[in-house]
Amino acid sequence: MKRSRDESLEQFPVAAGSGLPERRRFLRRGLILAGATSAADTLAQNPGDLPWLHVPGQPFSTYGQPSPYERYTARRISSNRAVAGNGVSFTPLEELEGTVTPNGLHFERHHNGVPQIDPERHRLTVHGRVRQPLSFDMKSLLRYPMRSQMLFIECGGNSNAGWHAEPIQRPVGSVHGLVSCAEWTGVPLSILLDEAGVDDSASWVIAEGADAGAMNMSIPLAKMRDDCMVALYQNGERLRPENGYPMRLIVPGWEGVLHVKWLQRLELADQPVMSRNETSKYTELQPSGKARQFTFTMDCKSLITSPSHGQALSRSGVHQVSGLAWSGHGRIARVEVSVDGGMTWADAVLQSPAQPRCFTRFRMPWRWDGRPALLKSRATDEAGHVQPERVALLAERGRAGYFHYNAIVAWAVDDDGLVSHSY
Ligand SMILES: Nc1nc2c(c(=O)[nH]1)N[C@H]1C(S)=C(S)[C@@H](COP(=O)(O)O)O[C@H]1N2
Ligand SMILES: [Mo]
Repeated sequence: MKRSRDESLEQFPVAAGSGLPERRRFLRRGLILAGATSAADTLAQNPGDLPWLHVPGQPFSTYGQPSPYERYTARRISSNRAVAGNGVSFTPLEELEGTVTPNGLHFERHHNGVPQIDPERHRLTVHGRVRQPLSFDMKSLLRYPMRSQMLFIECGGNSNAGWHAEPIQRPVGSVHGLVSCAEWTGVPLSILLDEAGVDDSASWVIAEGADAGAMNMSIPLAKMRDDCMVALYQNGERLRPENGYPMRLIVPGWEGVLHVKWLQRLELADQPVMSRNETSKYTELQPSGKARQFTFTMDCKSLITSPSHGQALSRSGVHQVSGLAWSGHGRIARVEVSVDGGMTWADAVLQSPAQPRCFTRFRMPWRWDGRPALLKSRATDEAGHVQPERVALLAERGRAGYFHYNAIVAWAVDDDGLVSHSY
């Protein structure tokens, strides 16, 4: 049966005029025929002319690199002019699909640059309120049992442009890309703590990095015992220097700053050390005048990566909405999508398995009718946390907020198909 594309779009089962389909009809043929052109056009252009069909290809390489055509898929750096090693680089979330952040695109946050550590000379020392202070070199650590886990790391300052009075017009990765997700492999901390024999009087662990600033953070002992690890591998290979080589702390679901990189010291203590990054930074004043401190868990959050700011819908018809959701409290249980600014919502399909404290990809086909639309996504985690609307977050936290911005993100589509950030 011959059927034109437009006719097939007419078959699209639409929920309440929104252009979003009913869930069980996602994979119907009419929703899939969205982008292909007729093969007759391609054949008429004589694909046999393509140069790579006629010359031998490149030789082998010792370490593969992305295609030169993908050179613009890159981290975007925002560093302090006075201190080049202090700043961030953002993961280009809008350029990626699935849930794994490639190592070369994992976001970076350094307070004092990337130390070039010789693994032979690096030691991890566990001391303080322990029976037997211990020092581990790389070789000894590699002999311990390891565990692998897909986990996101998100900086507490991610998305902080959301507190601005006006929506910031930048690609999604340049605003929200201080979050990445990787498979981390390393030694569970409980094993190393047991080896040193933790004293009953200890309740905190002070973790210190081997960067020139010797960044240090205090973490409750219970969390360290529960699920933290000293990671040695990132997506199957040894850690990248910028992500903590040769070893870093992984604190699942908790604020990025606690994931101390270039880890060199763990001191068991009976109170937090009150370092710079847990007093003057990574704390914030609330409307009540009281400061929030030790705000460890990263909140339930989601955003649509495609379509998103700076992109354009080339024509009306079916588009695939795709995005990411994550929560420091556990698994993502549900993501809803709205194309009318939050008046009506429909459930997106979650890519399975949805792992705890890990990126979860959601997808949803949408038939755009060519008129202005306002796209939003709203995540709910297994503990029941629902991502708040921006007005609700502002009402709760005040306008002086800076950290832990997890409000719903809205993208406006105009009648030319141009996508921009909106509140
Ligand atoms: N030693 C050390 N650890 C550190 C930092 C640092 O500057 N020095 N930055 C922290 C912050 S604020 C964040 S958000 C994460 C970022 O990890 P990444 O650079 O691997 O993405 O590392 C944390 N660990
Ligand atoms: Mo951070």
